[in-house]
Amino acid sequence: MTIEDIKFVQNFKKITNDAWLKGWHERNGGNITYRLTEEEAVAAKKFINEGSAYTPIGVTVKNLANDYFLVTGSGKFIRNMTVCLEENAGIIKVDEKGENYKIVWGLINGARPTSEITSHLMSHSIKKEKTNGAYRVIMHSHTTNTIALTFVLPLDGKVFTRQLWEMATECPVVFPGGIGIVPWMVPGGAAIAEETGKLMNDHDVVIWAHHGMFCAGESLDLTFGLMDTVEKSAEILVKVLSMGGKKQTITSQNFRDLGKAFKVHISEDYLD
Ligand code: 2HA
Ligand code: ZN
Repeated sequence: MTIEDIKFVQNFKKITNDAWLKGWHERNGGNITYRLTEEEAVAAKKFINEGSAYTPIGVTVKNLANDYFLVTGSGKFIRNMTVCLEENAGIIKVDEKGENYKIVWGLINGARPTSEITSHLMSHSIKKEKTNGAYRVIMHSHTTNTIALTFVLPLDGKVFTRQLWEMATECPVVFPGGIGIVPWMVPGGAAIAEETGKLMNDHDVVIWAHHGMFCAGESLDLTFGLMDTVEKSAEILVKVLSMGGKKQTITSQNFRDLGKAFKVHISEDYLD
């Protein structure tokens, strides 16, 4: 038995490969992190080496103390996760104060966790608190059509939410919480992590202008599915705009009717 026989590791490899095949992860673009359950941490224990040194996270994430995360590596290619996981990803553990992490498996040959580890852990912390621990995944992808729209639409979460909801009937059911937008910022540090975190309080989808998307969810499947749904909707919008724009669409009343039928709360904030 190896660590790769454990189900969460297999799921992680499948999702990274699916995301690569989608065209969302050129070169070393994008990163994915998964918070292990207690049972998964126990199952992985015999492969784990707790002896390594701690590194500061850059923000304090107290409610993640002693949690383990499977994370992609900095500068590593998502397309290579299925080729050799221990070279390209690893498991980290957060310390008792929620201020530092250490590598306890993988990331061999001096590799480090994703350059976006601060944004990931900040978002995990907020989602763990908000969902009573249900959310375990943060995924960052360079989704082509969503990025393209950040050059054309106003950088306003209400506009993005409404426009993308209109492009596919199931969108408001899949992301009723809408979308938050971070204006262009330098990636890879505490400042963009703080801005992303603020928006994660109310949204499962945060778009980084001219860069990509952050999605949060319960499982790897649901988070991938959310990313895929938003990006597909963005692709339809790019096509519609390229064909001269909407001639008819889903109305505010249609959305209210949809919310009632599917028993989801569609916020009036996004409707006329
Ligand atoms: O290259 O996606 O945001 C990794 C990234 C940084
Ligand atoms: Zn990126």
